[in-house]
Amino acid sequence: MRRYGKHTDEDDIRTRPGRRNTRPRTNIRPKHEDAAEGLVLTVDRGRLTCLVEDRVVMAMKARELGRKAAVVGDRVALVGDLSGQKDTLARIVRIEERTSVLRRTADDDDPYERVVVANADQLAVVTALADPEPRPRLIDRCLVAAYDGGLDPLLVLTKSDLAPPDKLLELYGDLDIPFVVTSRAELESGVAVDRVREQLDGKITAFVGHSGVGKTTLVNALVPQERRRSTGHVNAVTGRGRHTTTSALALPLSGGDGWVIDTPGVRSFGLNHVDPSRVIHAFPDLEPGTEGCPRACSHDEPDCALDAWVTEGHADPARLYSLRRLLATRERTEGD
Ligand SMILES: Nc1nc2c(ncn2[C@@H]2O[C@H](COP(=O)(O)OP(=O)(O)OP(=O)(O)O)[C@@H](O)[C@H]2O)c(=O)[nH]1
Ligand SMILES: [Mg+2]
Ligand SMILES: [Zn+2]
Repeated sequence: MRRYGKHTDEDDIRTRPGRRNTRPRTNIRPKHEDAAEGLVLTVDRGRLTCLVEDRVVMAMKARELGRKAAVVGDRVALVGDLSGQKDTLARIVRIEERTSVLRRTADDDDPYERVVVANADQLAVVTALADPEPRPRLIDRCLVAAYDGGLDPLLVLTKSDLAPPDKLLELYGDLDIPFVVTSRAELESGVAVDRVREQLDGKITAFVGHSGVGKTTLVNALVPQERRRSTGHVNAVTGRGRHTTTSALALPLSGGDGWVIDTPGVRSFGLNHVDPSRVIHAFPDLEPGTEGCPRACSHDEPDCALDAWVTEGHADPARLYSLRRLLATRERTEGD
């Protein structure tokens, strides 16, 4: 379990008086070994909001970082004014090595990959059962990005008050992904919130999905009241949500130890950057079967050793089918 600072839910980190930096001023540039550790909570253009101990500190990237960009979830080293007081600005001098990276390209023709979130343990792929209609292809793509980036997936199926989850769950059964189903009434009574929280405790979880599926609604129910964000509504004609959330934001999980990261809705999840050999790590039952594969095997070609591996009874054919379905989602163009 990873913890950042000493923040607890009860502390309202925004209203706490900032502690003065007591270190004596010297002419020597601060050694970066003395830098404070911070967690990037949100990024707004060049300004990064970081949690340092129990203070919210505004910071910008130091010039020495060059083109390297810090993203939400990054652990960074900060120097300068760390008081967190109004109009102060600290400098980020280092971005620590990431334990996971959620990447996407806006679409598959886009050569530029962006890191959406760093260091998340888990990717909650949020899908509404209706309004907007579920899009399995988008789910598959999010799953591939999770496996590629080293995040454990969690399926969150919302709006079960509008449609049943059975068909979707059947589609993902062979992938053995944990899932939770929520409805409006269960959100309001808190039953669904507890169910989701159980899957999040002790972890950093990023929420992704199409606009309007209910990511922010769910995240709001999971974080301290005063940290809630505004939510959108779904357009009755197009079924599309208004793009209400415009930036990723990390918030502390209330009633547990963990972080939830709300992200803006996506219409597509470009997978230009994905390496099949990283995806296969998420299939430990199939991975040993790839030893006989040709170099740089796509695992979906005639010489792939996985067919024999499954025929010989080492793994369930349904798992190979699922893996290939996911890998194939990279080649397909993504309709809306
Ligand atoms: N019927 C029903 N509506 C829900 C449920 N959860 C959320 N909604 C509604 O769905 C709409 C969109 O919710 P948001 O939480 O803003 O969706 P989002 O995924 O954050 O959308 P973006 O920020 O645009 O990505 C709101 O009107 C919510 O009230 C649910 O379980 N059932
Ligand atoms: Mg939102
Ligand atoms: Zn292969």
